[in-house]
Amino acid sequence: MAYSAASACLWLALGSLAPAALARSVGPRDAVPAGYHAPSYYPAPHGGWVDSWREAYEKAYALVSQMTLAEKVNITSGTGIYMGYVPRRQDRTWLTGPYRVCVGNTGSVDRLGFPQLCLQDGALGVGSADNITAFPAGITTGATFDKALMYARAVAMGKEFRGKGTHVHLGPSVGPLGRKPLGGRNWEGFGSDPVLQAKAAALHIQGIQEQGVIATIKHLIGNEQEMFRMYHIFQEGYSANIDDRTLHELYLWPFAEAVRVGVGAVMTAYNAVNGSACSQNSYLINGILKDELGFQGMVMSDWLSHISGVDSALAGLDLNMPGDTNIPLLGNSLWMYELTRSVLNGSVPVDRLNDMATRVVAAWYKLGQDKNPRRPNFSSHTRNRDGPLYPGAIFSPSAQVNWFVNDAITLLKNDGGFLPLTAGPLRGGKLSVFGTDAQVNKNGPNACMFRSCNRGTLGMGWGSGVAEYPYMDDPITAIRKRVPDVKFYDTDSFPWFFGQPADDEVALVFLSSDAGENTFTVEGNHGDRDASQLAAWHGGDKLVQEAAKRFRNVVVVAVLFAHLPGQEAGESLTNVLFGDVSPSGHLPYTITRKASDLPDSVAKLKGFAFGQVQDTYSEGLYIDYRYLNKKGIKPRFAFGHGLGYTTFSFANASIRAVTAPLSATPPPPPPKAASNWVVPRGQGGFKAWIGEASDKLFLACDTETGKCENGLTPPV
Ligand SMILES: *[C@@H]1O[C@H](CO)[C@@H](O)[C@H](O)[C@H]1NC(C)=O
Ligand SMILES: *[C@@H]1O[C@H](CO)[C@@H](O)[C@H](O)[C@H]1NC(C)=O
Ligand SMILES: *[C@@H]1O[C@H](CO)[C@@H](O)[C@H](O)[C@H]1NC(C)=O
Ligand SMILES: *[C@@H]1O[C@H](CO)[C@@H](O)[C@H](O)[C@H]1NC(C)=O
Ligand SMILES: *[C@@H]1O[C@H](CO)[C@@H](O)[C@H](O)[C@H]1NC(C)=O
Ligand SMILES: CC(=O)N[C@H]1CO[C@H](CO)[C@@H](O)[C@@H]1O
Repeated sequence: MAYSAASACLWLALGSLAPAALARSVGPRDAVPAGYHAPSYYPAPHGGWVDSWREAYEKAYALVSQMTLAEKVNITSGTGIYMGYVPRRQDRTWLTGPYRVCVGNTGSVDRLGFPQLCLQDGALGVGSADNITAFPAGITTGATFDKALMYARAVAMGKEFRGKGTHVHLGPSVGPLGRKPLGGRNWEGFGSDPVLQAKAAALHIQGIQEQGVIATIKHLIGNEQEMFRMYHIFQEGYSANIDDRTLHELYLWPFAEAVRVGVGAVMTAYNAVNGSACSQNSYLINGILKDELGFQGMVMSDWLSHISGVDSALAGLDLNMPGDTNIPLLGNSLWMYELTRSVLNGSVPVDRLNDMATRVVAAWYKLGQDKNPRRPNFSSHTRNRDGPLYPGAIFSPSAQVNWFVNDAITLLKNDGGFLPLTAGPLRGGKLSVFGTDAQVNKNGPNACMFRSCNRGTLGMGWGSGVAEYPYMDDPITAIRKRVPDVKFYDTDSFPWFFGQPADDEVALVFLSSDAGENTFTVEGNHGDRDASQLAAWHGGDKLVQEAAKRFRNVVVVAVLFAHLPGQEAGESLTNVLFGDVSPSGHLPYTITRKASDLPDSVAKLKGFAFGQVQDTYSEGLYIDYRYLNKKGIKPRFAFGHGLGYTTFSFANASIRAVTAPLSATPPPPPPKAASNWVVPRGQGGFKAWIGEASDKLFLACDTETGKCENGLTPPV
């Protein structure tokens, strides 16, 4: 998801170009490098053939079969950006504004009790809302390598999404997977290894969905850099050119795991794959996602990435978000009334529309949302701060989060057992702290919209994946609680007046490096780190060197890697610094000695090109540690590296196989539908008939007449 109020006026200005708006987007495709090809895959497979979804489909079918054409169309589109739920007057705040509660809102079918769905960012907590918890970022969670913590974080987050009355959580993010170290949104996901990413995503989905909130795995697929990702008037979004094996073994793996645990929604990426935009790539959605992986839920477009009406419907897209064309705010949509027309003029089979609507409704039933009706109430807490009305919204935030953060801090280097401080060097010595990253932004932790600045302690990256901090516990406050006479130098350049420290004096130097979504440019970085590259920001590298020149004892927090700790940045760090807790994080990616230790296709961002930018995955499977292993290059810190305060050794280890390896090829997938099946539909007299996979029919039939929706008669 990507938009901001700030860019709304720009869109309005672009509005005058509306007739030309889609020109580049829907023109003939640009050529992609030889060997890459986006095959066609039609028709779109129906949902409803997986046992665990069958009950939800039966109910969904019964409801959708009562809907008129206009009603079915209404629930497959958002109501438009900044539109949708109109909050009750007393619920309005500057955040929600008069027209906006959730970042996405669908149409409803009030007549049959199907509500508007509220779809909400972000990846580390309920976005754009107050009284929520700013959890540690995905990358911090990945660094725990701890399944119980991954799940517990998701349960707590899911309760907050539920407590705010949302239906759909726009997370987890597993694409980007982290192919490019300079990539802007790697921090939202769990790490650069497909199995780590997949396992963490699956646990996240389970934790969220057990709270009755639909999870959305995103972004399908190849969204490995931020710059040039979007289709607009002048240029297509870049094309990620990926061969089939690389797609399956790396980038698709987390999506497969998500489908296996029953994820309710998938969001497509802004970019193209093999030249075909992800929001209308039939091989990707119909072929790989729905047919091969057997996904039963709904496929939605990322915000404003919808660039065709008929084509995207046929290619398998089910929900257009936030409802506009890629030029928003003009009331135009490629679906809604246009989808009604497309069905009436025969361009989109009614059968496809039925499946689109059924998938949306089935996900809603699957998560029990019919029995748990809700309405977003993001600002209710302003009035009821001490009341028991929102127990889910404030879920023991500090206790729960402290717990997470402590266990994700990764100790990369600890020469001579320098840490923890109490056991070692600080006994009696003085402590000096350097770096603006040690203290919360003086204008408040939420001062910059969608955290689009890097001032003070860095608890999250920037963009749609963020949440508002209810407060931020910063490191300097937490350190002062332990060491009252600490000297803090709130500067990123070493103070010229600083004299010669005593031998037992300890320096803590705080530095950071930020990245985010392409919607904002921060200190010259367009989401990706195109300006800063891999260096620390604000001269952090120099600050460390200056301090190291003078101090015998320098602890650099980059060596104690806090990642993006969320709101509980301070205590969690001091607990580790002072030895109350042993650090137990592990790197969820590799740190190389230099950028050029990785191949250019991975180490470099794709810059501007006339026409469509081509991002070709020529390195194949060899990203991160896989490349280093293949080439025999030593990393600075390896994937999985992380020290603790304990020492141990083992000797004479041996390995023995406990289960025989599987046969070379995995077993075939279960059949889609063993035979046609008929669902008797109570008193209403409807029955659903689902054809064999090859027929792909899913029709409403009348029990009494035996006739089906579009004049077909089912076989008996
Ligand atoms: C992209 O092209 C490659 C090479 O032809 C092919 O193996 C792969 O399946 C294609 N992927 C998609 C999503 O079109
Ligand atoms: C479409 O959804 C909107 C928003 O919920 C609702 O006001 C309208 O009545 C719906 N239209 C139909 C035909 O149900
Ligand atoms: C049907 O209607 C859609 C939406 O207005 C339009 O894009 C499409 O070209 C039409 N198809 C035909 C065959 O007229
Ligand atoms: C807010 O929504 C939640 C979830 O639907 C509900 O339990 C709670 O009562 C609502 N609170 C208010 C004040 O509306
Ligand atoms: C490891 O094996 C060697 C040789 O068998 C033996 O001498 C030694 O004690 C073993 N070490 C441990 C820790 O068991
Ligand atoms: C309990 C709590 O943190 N309440 C806060 C909810 O948000 C409002 C601002 O929107 C604060 O004033 C409350 O303190």
